[in-house]
Amino acid sequence: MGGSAETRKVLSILLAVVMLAVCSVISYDAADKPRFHAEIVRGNAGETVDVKLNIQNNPGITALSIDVSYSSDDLELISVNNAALFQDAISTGNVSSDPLRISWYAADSENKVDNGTLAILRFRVRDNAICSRINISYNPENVFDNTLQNQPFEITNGWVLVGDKKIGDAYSDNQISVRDVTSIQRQIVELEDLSAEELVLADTNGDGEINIADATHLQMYLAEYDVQLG
Ligand SMILES: [Ca+2]
Ligand SMILES: [Ca+2]
Repeated sequence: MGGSAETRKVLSILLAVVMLAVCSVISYDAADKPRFHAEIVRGNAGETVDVKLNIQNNPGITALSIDVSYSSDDLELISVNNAALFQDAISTGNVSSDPLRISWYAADSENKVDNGTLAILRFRVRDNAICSRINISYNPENVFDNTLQNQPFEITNGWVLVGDKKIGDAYSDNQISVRDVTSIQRQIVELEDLSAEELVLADTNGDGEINIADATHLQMYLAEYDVQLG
């Protein structure tokens, strides 16, 4: 439990200083890097939604394996459809496995440089679902070109947002503002007790944790840096 009010004040000031430092050194030139990109979609309880898993800035690969995980409390994965990006189809194994592994390799061992939709994940939104992140990950050993050189990809996780919820709306007033940054900061120093849904929405950089990086990320978004929430 959290110490005196003075300790908290000092902590808040320290956090502010750290954020300023982080803001001044982070540069966002990641836009043209190879990326596995899952979409952000909206749905309501009982509906089905399609989340596309895309490849961007493909440097040329002959094989990949991508793992997809999500909250089974919120979502039921119904199917994974091959989007025919490559000539050779993806394989997925059992759709109910968690994480779900999506694999592909080029039978002709040629590097493929295509960009677009690799797979379409169809989910049913469960009753009482709260907003849910679709987590993308991969073992670097499992993505390589035809010289067996590993090719690094950035990750953008997907989301299924329920109703009109917005990523970053940690202070639930249906708008994204500096008040949300404050809520995240207060949560970190235990001055606030966000609900389960608010905590999900507070993960503004989409890495599965709530920490100072999320407050910074949201501040950069509000300052119109080229960053995406989630
Ligand atoms: Ca808000
Ligand atoms: Ca985070």
